[in-house]
Amino acid sequence: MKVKWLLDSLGHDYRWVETDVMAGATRSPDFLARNPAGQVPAVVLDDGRTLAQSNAIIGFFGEGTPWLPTDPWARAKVYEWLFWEQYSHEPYIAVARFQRALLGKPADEIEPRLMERGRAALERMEAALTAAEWLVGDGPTLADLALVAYTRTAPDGGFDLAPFPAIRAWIGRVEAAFGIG
Ligand SMILES: N[C@@H](CCC(=O)N[C@@H](CS)C(=O)NCC(=O)O)C(=O)O
Repeated sequence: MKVKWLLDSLGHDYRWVETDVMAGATRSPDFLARNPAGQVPAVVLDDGRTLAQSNAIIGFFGEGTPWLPTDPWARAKVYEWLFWEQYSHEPYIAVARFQRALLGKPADEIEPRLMERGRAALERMEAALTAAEWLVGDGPTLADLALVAYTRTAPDGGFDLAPFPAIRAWIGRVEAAFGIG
């Protein structure tokens, strides 16, 4: 969805190919020929080149926009959040959501570590967003776009956002900035 929101906000023309992960569509020979990692999202450019990994894709399309700063320090801070999202946020918050909402696992079958680490990620974000309105600098960046994706759906994985008022207010700001419905 990060990719879709960015392309929509930038007014890019694209064709969305629905890919049924649960039915194994990302493991078909055709898909693997495009992305040997066997994962969505993956984009195929007009010239046939393929790019995978959500944060690489938004980095590519975000180039030249205000959402990817040119200042080396600000840009590095954006990447700091993007890498953190992949290693310390998504593996807990998105995985708990996948298990609860898509596999239908009951709460007591979710590994406690997922919930502990997911809450720790939310606590880190709450502290950052209590100190500042945006994750990097004084306006929205790809860091906010990348982090809002699974943060806004964290309740689907059993994470209560009530104790995180700064995150809740930030979600509204990011949705407004990127036109996320
Ligand atoms: N780090 C990757 C994660 C991509 C990923 O895990 N995609 C999952 C769906 S959310 C997938 O395609 N799984 C299919 C599979 O592994 O066969 C990203 O941010 O793009």
